[in-house]
Parts: sequence; C-alpha cells; structure tokens
Amino acid sequence: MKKNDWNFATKVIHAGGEADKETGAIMPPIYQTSTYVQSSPGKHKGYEYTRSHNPTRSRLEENLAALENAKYALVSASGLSMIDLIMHSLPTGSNILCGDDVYGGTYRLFTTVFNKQHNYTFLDTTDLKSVEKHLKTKPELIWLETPTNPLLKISDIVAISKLAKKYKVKVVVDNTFMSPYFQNPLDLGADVVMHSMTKFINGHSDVVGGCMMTNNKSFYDKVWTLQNSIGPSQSPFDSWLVLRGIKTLAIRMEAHQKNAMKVAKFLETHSKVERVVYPGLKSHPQHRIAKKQMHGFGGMITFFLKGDIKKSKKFLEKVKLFALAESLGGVESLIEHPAIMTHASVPKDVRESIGLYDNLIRLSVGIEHVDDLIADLEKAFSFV
Ligand code: P1T
Repeated sequence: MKKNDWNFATKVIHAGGEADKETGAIMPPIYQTSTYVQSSPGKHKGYEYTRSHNPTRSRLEENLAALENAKYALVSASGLSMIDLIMHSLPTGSNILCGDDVYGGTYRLFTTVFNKQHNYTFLDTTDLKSVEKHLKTKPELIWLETPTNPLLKISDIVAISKLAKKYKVKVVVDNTFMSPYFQNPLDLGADVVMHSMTKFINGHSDVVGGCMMTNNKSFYDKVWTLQNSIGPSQSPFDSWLVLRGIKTLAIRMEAHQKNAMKVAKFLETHSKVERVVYPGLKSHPQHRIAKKQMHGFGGMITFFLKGDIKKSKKFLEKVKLFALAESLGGVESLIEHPAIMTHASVPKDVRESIGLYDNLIRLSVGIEHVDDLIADLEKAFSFV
C-alpha cells in the first residue's frame, strides 16, 4: 500500500515515522543541535544550520504534508509567526481581503504591524455576494478562518476558491479550529492551509508552533526563504513534542467532538443561556455548509450567557474543571472570555459590529468524561 493511500489514523502515526537508520530507534531522535559538521566547505548531508533545516523538524513537516494531502509543509515557531511569514511573502502594497471575525492576534498583526505595508479589507466571508464583489477588485489574497475564532462562522471554501480562481486571487485558510482531521482546505480548492499547531495538532498545551501546507512549490520556497532570513524556526524539541502529540490526533478529535456535541445540546436547553453556536447544531446558520465541507464539527463552542459582563465574569470564576485560560485544542477543557482575553486587541465597536458581545463565552471542550464537564458548567450556572 502506498503512503498516499493510508487512512488518516495511519498517517498520523506513520508518515515521516520510519525507524532511525543508524540505530533502529522507533521514535525519531531529537536532533538537539544548532549546526552540522561539513567535510569540505559547502559539502554536507543536507543540513547546515538548524534555523534553516533540522531532521526532527523535517520529520514533522513530512507528517503534516501527508495530513493535509499537500506536497510541501513548513513548520514555524508559532501560528502568528507563520501568518507573519505569509504576509511578508506578498508584494508591498498588496490588497488583502480578510474575514471580519479572526483570532484577535491575527487582527492585531494585520491592523497594527502589516497595515503599514498592505491594505486590509475585513468582510463577512459567509456572504458570497459580498465576497465576489470584493474579489472583482483583484486583491492579492483572501484570508479565511473557517470556522472563525470565536464566533464559529463558516465560509464556503469550495465556492470562494472557485470565485478566487476566476479573479486570480490566492486563498489561504487558517484551519486551526478543525485540524487536518476534520477539514482539508487544499482538497476543497484553497491554495494554502495554515494552523496554529499550539492547538489541536499538538493537543497537549505544552508547545507553541505554527505550520503551513501547500502544493505550490514557488510559494513554499518563498516562505521557507523568508523563515530562513527572518528566523522564526521551531526548536527541535518542540517539533519532537508535536510529533508525539500528533499520533493521537484522530482519536482526540473524535473524543473532542463527541463531548462538544453533548455539551452544546446541554447548553442549548439551559434557561440561563441566550444562544449557543456550535457547527454541529441544526440551529447553526451555516450547518449545511459545515456538513458539506467538514468531516466533523470539532471541539469548540461559543455561547451567550443571559445577562451582563458581571454575570459572565462570575460564571468564569466559578467553573473548576474548565480552566479559565487562553488557547484551545488541548486534552483538558478550557474556557475564556474573548472580549477581555483573546480578542481584547479588537476595538469594542468592531467587536460589537460583528456580534462579539461581552456576554460571549468560548469553550474548548476537552476529552475528560463529559458528565463531569456538564456538572461543572451546571454548578457555575447556579451562581449567576
Ligand atoms: O498562538 P499561536 O500559535 O501564535 O497561533 C495564533 C493563532 C492563529 N490562528 C488561530 C485561529 C488561533 O486561534 C490562534 C491562537 N489562538 C489563541 C491563542 C486563542 O486562545 O484563541
């Protein structure tokens, strides 16, 4: 059986996972080295310096490329550093379309760092008519987060990629919330997919990392050259930890989804909840597109608590099993308040114009026993 024909659960364990040639070690060695000895100037075994290449990182890149059905993968030190490299790869003065609901750090990078270099237009990418109107202006690139962070809005990747091809616009999808297990944007027509590996891909809340996958060699070469020139490469040890975490991605994602569906249904019927947003619920505005382009609905839930910011804070102080913390995608459940925490850098009027209100709470549902998670939420509700 060829590697490309492996099922996902086999790829996560075996892609890039051959036994070590020298010793037979079943786990890849951590090449904790900054440099490599050359036999003559310029004569080496493919590795010169760890900022440029490292064998442990190469193993991870091989694995990631397989998971997104891509020819090329590049790993960097954080999700944001990968977004930074992609933005650096565009000609100065580029016009960029971006979904109006993205991770607060992405918004901050675009509006306070790259706004001096490029022009950003934020729009609701669930509205295809608006997307086409903007694509007609022939921007350089359209940046999609789908589902979005934190409102879980879903954009139609197939439809947008078709339109983008018509107007020769590059499509990049931040696939962090779904992980390669539940969604493969390249298969749906996107040009580039990127992830914060800090989240589901690593899955154990002990690494910060980013990656991008593509079939476009010249784009990969450009971004690799930028990474080598600017320097945000991931350390060998962190790459090794991700290689370790990724092996259980398939079973973790199934467990996240199973729990999230139960928690979403519990919240949907709760008298203290105004509204629940979860792609797996029929009430989700893009549930139909979610079913079409995703292989599952993931572990992220957003809900609006009845009441004001004081009530939200009280609720967040009272959960015990759900840890009040930024980030997502780890085996342990996390809860957070986007307006105060992950999206504080988005101005209040911008937040509210897209529906990101102060009573919005985001859950990253972990893989604990779901009854304990629901009991924890129920107890916290009793205080508000
Ligand atoms: O944190 P970092 O690895 O640099 O990744 C940034 C990033 C990019 N894209 C999405 C969709 C993200 O959610 C993130 C990081 N998000 C959080 C830390 C958070 O709590 O939402």
